[in-house]
Amino acid sequence: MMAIPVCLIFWCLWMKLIAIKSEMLTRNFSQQPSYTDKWPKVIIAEEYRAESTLSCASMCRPYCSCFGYQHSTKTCRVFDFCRSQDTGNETGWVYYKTPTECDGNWMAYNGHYYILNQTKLSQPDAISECKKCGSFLVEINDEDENKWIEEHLLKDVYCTDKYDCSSWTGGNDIDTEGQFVWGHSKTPITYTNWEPYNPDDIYYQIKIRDCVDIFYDGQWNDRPCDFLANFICEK
Ligand SMILES: [Ca+2]
Ligand SMILES: [Ca+2]
Repeated sequence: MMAIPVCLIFWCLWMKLIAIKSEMLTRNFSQQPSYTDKWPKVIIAEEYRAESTLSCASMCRPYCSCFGYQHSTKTCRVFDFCRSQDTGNETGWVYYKTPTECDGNWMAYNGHYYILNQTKLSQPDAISECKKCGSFLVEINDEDENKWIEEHLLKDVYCTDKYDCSSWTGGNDIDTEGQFVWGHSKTPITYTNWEPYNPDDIYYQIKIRDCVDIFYDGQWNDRPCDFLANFICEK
């Protein structure tokens, strides 16, 4: 009579363990479709026998950031890091890697990808952060792009004084006061959507408002580059 409940308890515990392991895999690794059935030739990998994707994942910790698993041969490959270039074809391989902060929810528009980062940084530090993910501080070239950014990236940004929650663009007039350029492409800013009282650096004797931020309503402002603001990366 007691055997069935005990079995049930063990079965429940076993299922719970599998659920925890699955959650661990989902949380720590994400499947990389671009690597499926590829062999990353340039990387020296260690190969092990593993009974499952999960046991392969456990071999990847703590020093590797990427692993591949081939179910048919139960082979697990563990890498220090993944690279997508220089690959040859193999069959039956599925690869996973540790997500980085660059794997966030980039939104696509007109052939580019955008993300709003709500860490408050100066414009130079925001530029560096975008670069880490192969992107640049956003450059807004026309009204449609500005409208899309307002409606998709800034729609949930709100504060009572909009000057307190603006986001850096990649614009500046550091070299020549009043001549705004996009910092990444080094091209003059042609389309603008200035807030009615901005840019207002011209009214001050000391010209320190040299970087361009965008309010949640899509209008632009000039302000000191060391102000700490959200920022939008584009790639
Ligand atoms: Ca200025
Ligand atoms: Ca201003």
